[in-house]
Amino acid sequence: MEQREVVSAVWRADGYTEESIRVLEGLEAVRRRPAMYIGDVGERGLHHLIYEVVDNSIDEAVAGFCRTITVVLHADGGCSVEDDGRGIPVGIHPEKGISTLELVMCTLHAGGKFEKGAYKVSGGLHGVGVSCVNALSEFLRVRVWRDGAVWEQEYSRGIPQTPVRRLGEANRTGTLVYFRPDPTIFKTTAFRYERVADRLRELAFLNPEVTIRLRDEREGIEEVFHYEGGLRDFVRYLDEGDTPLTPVILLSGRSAGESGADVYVDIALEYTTGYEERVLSYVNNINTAEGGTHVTGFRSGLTRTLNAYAQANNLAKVQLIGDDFREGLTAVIAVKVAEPQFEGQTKTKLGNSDVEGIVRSLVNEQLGRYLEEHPAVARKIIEKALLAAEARIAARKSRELVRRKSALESATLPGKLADCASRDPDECELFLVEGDSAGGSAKQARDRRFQAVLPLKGKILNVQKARLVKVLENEEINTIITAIGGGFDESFDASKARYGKIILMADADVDGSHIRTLLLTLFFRYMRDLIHEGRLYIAQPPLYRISSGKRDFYAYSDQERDAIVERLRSEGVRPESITVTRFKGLGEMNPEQLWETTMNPETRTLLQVTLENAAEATRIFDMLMGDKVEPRREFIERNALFVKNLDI
Ligand code: 0RA
Repeated sequence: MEQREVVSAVWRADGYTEESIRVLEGLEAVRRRPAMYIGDVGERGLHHLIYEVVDNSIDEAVAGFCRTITVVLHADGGCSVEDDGRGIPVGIHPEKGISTLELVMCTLHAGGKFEKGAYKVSGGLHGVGVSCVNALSEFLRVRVWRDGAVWEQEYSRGIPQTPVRRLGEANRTGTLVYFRPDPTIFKTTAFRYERVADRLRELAFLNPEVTIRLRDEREGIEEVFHYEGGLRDFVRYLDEGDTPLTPVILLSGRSAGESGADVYVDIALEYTTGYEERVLSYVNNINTAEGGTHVTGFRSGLTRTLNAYAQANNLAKVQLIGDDFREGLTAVIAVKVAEPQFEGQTKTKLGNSDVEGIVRSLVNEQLGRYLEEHPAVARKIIEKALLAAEARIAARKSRELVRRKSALESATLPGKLADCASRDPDECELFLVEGDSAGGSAKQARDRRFQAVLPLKGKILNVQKARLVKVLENEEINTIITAIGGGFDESFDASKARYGKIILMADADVDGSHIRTLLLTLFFRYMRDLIHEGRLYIAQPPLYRISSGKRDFYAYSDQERDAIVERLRSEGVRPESITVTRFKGLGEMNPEQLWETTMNPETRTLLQVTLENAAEATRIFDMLMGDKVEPRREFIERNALFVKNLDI
């Protein structure tokens, strides 16, 4: 029998029902205060729409019903997510009397009523439900293959525009959601390929059973993410630019948690010859940037187990502390918790206290056994920790030196710094400028009431490849630390920094990009809170000046240059009276031009440095700055990932 009845809450011939009004009110709340549901209405929130739909498909995969997920960024600005899971149920819901599909798509938090797996995400921004995506889309079409047929329903801003229709027979199952974000809600509706790719890659590492395909029909590119090796592959990926010291060690198990439900723990760790600690952690597929009990349990388990091994085997020549065991450590910790409690400023810190002990005992037991069975690997780890301890002791001495020196010099700011008049950090800006000549122009151009300029000369030390001792000895870095005034490394305190904005200003060429990257590395490793607080920026000098008679225009890209020339022509300006100049460097601009295009808060564009994806950030710094040269080239071609556009 062909089903043609109308089974919608809103779509009814007899008008609105109580139920339909309740539904509309729910989605209206999402539209009225979208940030409450998806975090913000900028790029982050926009991309969250995709992740929200994909998370549902991942849940199907985790439950064992879905193997392939395909995400398409369409040329018309829409996005679709298709999976081969069970499909959203389409039958009439016994209590509500309408199609379950419509309930799932149009009811806020319907997830709770259709609980699928015990390890769903709660809290944070995830798990708000596909109905939020629906509410925030100018158009959404869902197609379901289930019960031997294919079904479809369309919505606009969360309101059904059609009934749930049966389109025909089908012998597969799955769900396809196509949506176009509502431009009246979002500041931008342009999806960014790299951003989507980063999250999907991460999900593929965390869920080795699934294959995720990403296609960008705007650009004609496609990637497939599938990692049979799961976390082992993830750790290798993070370490791509480094030389491994040990094999990847896998620790895995489950244990009853406080709620009675099992806590699943999966850890992969590896030591490299580098110095950085890279520990990424996840709870139910969500990155826990602020760590939490799972990370604490891992750290204490690691320290305890390695210390016990060193003692038992008479290897501990000096007292080893936790930090010593984390130098050159790359690890991914992934746990599944039935009722995760997310805490912290960004709700990315796991609070469940039972998880700490569970992870710690698992590490004690399994890493302990691994070390007994692999004494050569164990010895390498202990020897590395001993070297780290020596460096730590040396660094403490030189840090004290720096501290004493900067205490002496705190009244005496670096001579090269042209400071601003204001002492209110909230309004002060510090420009770090490549080269003395550009520095000179910037000093003339600036508004000295609130803008300070520090010219930097020569290459900045690559802090990714240097131990802390050497970093602290570096003259240029010392100047930067003193000028900013918030300290350094562990003792860095962003609230003491003398400037609200730190702005990196370098040429738009290869050298400039190298210097920018070196500076980014410095901030990422030793003053990261400035990035977390959104206080690090990259200046955007223009690439071209277009003059026509008495008017000057500036273009920041080739497209923009062409558009300006085109506009002038269409206004009737003759081609011979238009001149286009390419700026080769900051030094080529006179102070007025530099002010107008790059420094004046009224007219400039700044890129804000953000850390959207911790996995990518840590890996990319290593690729750019680590031992191996090859992967670097490729990245530089694909350009910066940390910056988002921000007009200020
Ligand atoms: C509710 C219940 C079930 C599955 C789903 C929703 C579901 C939602 C989405 C969203 C994208 N893909 C999806 N796949 C499934 C359980 C179905 C059952 O018990 O058969």
